[in-house]
Amino acid sequence: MNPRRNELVEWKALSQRAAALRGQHLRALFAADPDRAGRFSAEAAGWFLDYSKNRIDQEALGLLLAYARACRLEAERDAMFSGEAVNRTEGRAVLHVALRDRSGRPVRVGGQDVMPEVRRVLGRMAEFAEAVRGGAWLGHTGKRVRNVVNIGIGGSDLGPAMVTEALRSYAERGLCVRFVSNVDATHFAEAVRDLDAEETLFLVASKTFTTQETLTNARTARAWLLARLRDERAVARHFAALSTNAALVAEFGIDAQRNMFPFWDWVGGRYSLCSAIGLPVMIAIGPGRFGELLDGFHAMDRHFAEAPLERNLPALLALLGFWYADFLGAESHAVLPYDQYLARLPAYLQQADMESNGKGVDRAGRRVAYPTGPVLWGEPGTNGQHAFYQLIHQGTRLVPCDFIGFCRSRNPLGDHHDKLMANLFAQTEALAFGRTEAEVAAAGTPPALVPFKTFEGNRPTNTLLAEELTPAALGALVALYEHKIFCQGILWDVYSFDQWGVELGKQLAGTVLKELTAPGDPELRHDGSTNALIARYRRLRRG
Ligand code: G6Q
Repeated sequence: MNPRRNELVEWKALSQRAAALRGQHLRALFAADPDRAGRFSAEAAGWFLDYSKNRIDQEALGLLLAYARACRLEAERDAMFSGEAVNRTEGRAVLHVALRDRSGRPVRVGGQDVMPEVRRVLGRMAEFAEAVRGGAWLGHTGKRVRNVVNIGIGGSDLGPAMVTEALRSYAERGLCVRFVSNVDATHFAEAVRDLDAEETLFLVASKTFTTQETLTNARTARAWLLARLRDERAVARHFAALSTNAALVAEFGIDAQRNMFPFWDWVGGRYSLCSAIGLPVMIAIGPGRFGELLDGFHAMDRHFAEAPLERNLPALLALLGFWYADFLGAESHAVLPYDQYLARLPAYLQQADMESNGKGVDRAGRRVAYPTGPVLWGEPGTNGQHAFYQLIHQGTRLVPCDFIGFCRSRNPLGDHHDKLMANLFAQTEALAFGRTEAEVAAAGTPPALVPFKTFEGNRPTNTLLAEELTPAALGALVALYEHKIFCQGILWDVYSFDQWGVELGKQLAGTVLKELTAPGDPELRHDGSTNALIARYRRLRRG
């Protein structure tokens, strides 16, 4: 059996280096190395990463890289790209990289080249998207589609919802694209309340086509449509499915031959954005722009596959996160995009990261004796500055942050963008260097207030900069985080591509649901708290 990660000599060396660096301030690290910003930066696929404001030095970075190699990070990466069943707990390959492979080379799963099928589905999606965008796809009563409502949850919602918002400036504005995920009827009701059924197309996005929330919303959508159009045949013109499960799609009443866009079991839910799950995005921005998004993903994929770890952006981000989580006590990680279009990025990354690496046993099934994936959170700048940044600056917890920004705005109005970016740069500077007591006192602060106005600094940040929020830049950014998460799974020796916790949630609610609606006085066999809550709900649910 492999040694546990924290038994490796490389781990122990990191532990010692962390102890030595704990008392070092970023001020001292910058003073000691004038070329620090040049030394600790790297670039790929349109993204520049400055990681110099991190609590590392050359020696720590060398030890982190040595640890990555001791974990066989490069070999594991190559195994994923070559279609090996690296998702071992589910016995599946992990090949979201094939979905955006633009090289023309075959990508094999079990000996079979999957690329012809990937291209065929992309081609069908493009035809469909063009037909909807151009008005050729007509609803049951002959009207063109003006509203697209995507019904899906988790991996079948967060990615397309995030990208549709992020690339809104490239979208066909005559089309309204909305997302319904929550089984709370409010989500559906509010999404359709001002829509004309004759002009509305529903996309039912579900890999398994068994998910309670999605099927409930899809059935409600069908009833809503039929109540207005009064003809079963309308379903064929107003519903399409994005799924791997043709049998259940057909059972729902959607023509699986013509109106279903398939994907495959080697695409994980939270990694499915570039598959048929991306259809709402393609309808919004068009197949050409969608292709540019895939180009950006592919460029970062190639960088991840080929660049040495020393210059490899996903590997570097992964190692830094690992360093803070396991050696410097950080429990969370903030993602702070300085772009309003990226408002949904933290929510998207929350799933990608926390569902992948929120694991407590290693690959040998042993309880891990070290922290794994952190709590990921964030909000767009500058809003966060007027809210939770206080804790990052002066609180007692260490919160490493990623600051993400662009050199040009999609909406260049007046001096907004310079002000936005000035805030980004100023925040990372203040977090790193703080304001010493002496500086605060020298500014004429009354002595009693000096402790309150002193900023310790030494708060680590990464800065990610790209020229402009283009589809390609966004694709590369998402791929960067996907691969960072992959690398961290290797560093922590956990399986990143299963989600048994999610599966549990899917089962548990089923039992309780029956009890909420059972006639009479059903016997409740939960704990005292759950029994009492269910009983209270049963008494009050009808008002
Ligand atoms: C993602 C998870 C989960 C999944 C949803 C929806 O990796 O497995 O978020 O995407 O539960 O599942 P379906 O697409 O099968 O409806």
